[in-house]
Amino acid sequence: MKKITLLASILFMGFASVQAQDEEPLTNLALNKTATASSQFRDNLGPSYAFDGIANSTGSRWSAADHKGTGDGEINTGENSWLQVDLGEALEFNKILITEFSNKINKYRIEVTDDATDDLSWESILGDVEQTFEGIKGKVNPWPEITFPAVTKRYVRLWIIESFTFRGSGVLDEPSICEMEIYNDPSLSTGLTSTDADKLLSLNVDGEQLQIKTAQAVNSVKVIDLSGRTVIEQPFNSTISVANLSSGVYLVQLETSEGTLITRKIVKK
Ligand SMILES: [Ca+2]
Repeated sequence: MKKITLLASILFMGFASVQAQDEEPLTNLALNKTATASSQFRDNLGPSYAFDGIANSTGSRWSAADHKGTGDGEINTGENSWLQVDLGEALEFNKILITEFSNKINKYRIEVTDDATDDLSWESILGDVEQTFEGIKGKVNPWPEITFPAVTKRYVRLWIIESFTFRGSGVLDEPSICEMEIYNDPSLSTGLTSTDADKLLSLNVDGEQLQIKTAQAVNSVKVIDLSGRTVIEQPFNSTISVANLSSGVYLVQLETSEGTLITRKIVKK
């Protein structure tokens, strides 16, 4: 009996070491780094608990704000709260894993900067993201993996744009993040093709405005009509006026900082 156990142990160890050789564990760049937040519910639910390496415990989490409100009838839903981590230096990363208590957040964005004191310097990595999965109330819920072309920045923050006021039985919970892990995953960053870049782009004509969302650094924007004439040419801006264009189909061409051209079709109504 002992022999079998020993053999099993050796086999298991052998298997484990092969696994370790094949897959280097990724380093969580945010682990135990300096955390701050817009607010916190209680002393034992401060921002550092979202970066302590304990992802699956309801007891180790940051809670955005006191959901019971200020006592004057105001209820704080935790919307427009933020959770920030200082990586210590500018580090490259392309993946964020988040676990949330009770899954209240239904719209968020991830922002990065090298100067946390300059409000205008924060850049959104993926624009405003709708949270579509349904989590379980009172449990730790892992979000779908958040991946994007690698960025190199020092500060990262999760901005909570919208959260549910009531869920399930009508009990109100404040938004609460159990853990936010930040990784540079080499399996994601190899060879970003123009097709991949194209997928990351969202172009939306909203009335007289062309809204551009992209995870890539873009230098310039061209709008070309179907006869091949350039009708707009300017440095990149996430909002571009198309008020002067007549109704019809146009091509929008973005030149990335790497020189890649991304072309998409839009319709001006
Ligand atoms: Ca935690």
